Amino acid sequence: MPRTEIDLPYRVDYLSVLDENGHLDKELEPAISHELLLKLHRAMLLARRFDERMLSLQRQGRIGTFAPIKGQEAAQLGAVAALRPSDWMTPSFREGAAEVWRGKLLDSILVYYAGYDEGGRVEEGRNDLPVAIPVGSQTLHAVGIGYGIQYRKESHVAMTFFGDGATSEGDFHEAMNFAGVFQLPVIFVCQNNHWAISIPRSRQTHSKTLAQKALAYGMPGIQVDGNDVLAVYAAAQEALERARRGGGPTMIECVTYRVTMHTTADDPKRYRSDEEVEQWVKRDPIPRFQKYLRDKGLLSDEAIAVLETEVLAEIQSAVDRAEEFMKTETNPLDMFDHAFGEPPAHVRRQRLELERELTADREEANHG
Ligand SMILES: Cc1ncc(C[n+]2csc(CCOP(=O)(O)OP(=O)(O)O)c2C)c(N)n1
Ligand SMILES: [Mg+2]
Repeated sequence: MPRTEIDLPYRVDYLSVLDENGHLDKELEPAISHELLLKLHRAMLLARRFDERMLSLQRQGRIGTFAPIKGQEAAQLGAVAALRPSDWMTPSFREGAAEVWRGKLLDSILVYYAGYDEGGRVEEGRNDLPVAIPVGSQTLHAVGIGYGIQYRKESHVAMTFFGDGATSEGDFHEAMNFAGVFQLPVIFVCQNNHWAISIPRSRQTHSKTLAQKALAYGMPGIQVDGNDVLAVYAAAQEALERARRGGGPTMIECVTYRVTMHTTADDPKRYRSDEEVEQWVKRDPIPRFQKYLRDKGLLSDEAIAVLETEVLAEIQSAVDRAEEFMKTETNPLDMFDHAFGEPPAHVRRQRLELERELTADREEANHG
């Protein structure tokens, strides 16, 4: 037989546990404790309300540009919820909810997006890397961490997040290849939110799924409904177990949607239709999960109302803390300090100019 079909070790499955109306496929329901289900629900609600508040703060000029996550709460929280604190996470710029789950403070996020590097630091003991802005670069960082974990014979796993657009970057392919060759404990979580700024998913690749990229690198790939938090959790759990057993990397494609703008500097109406957005709003991950929790007797309208009040209060106190910090603990002159070893004359002049202005402002405030 000169020409036969090659029997590949993997095929690509699609996984959905809760349908768009929140109905459950009982056979696929992952074993998650009630406590974790409720913690996930709270985290999704907090992420949604925080995102909305950040958008209004940005529009008021109180923080700078940021990348909203509305609609992607299930994709990122379902994945990180399966991690242990000792595992590692390398986020892109759209993983605020995942970072908060891992212990980042809401006020640090606000401080970061207001332009202060203090907000970008990862607290001691949290095994995450800072936000990566160069698209796809964080996949390589996760692979480096995975290589270290393997070398030290540890049982941790590194999880990296990236978008559909990142799959067109060389970094992504190099990371996948290295992880496959060395069978590293790395989980590649692609949030396919259908857009890379104004470039649609169809322009990133001609292949039917992004998940199938995994096959070329000798690792399993799965596509999941990224707006179904149970499906994302189940896929992440399976991948983590395999990685801990020494079974190597996995790619998970979460099919989701970026409901608002790319960043606050973008106007999505210029490149996509309202109808497309409406279709996805109907698949919102939060009401769907709430229906499931109600059916299980874990959540009621009253409990949701209490939670809504609680998360808004939590957000308000984070805003107050962040604004107090920025008023009292930061020095605008710091911006001149780290770009040049020996600042050129025009930068020194600008520094002096700002210093004089700040002194004048302070004196005016003292006398006023
Ligand atoms: C290497 C690099 N090229 C270009 C950019 C500008 N840029 C920022 S986000 C983005 C699109 C990323 O799309 P995707 O990977 O789908 O992630 P999403 O923004 O949808 O979360 C681009 C091109 C960048 N930050 N880094
Ligand atoms: Mg995208």
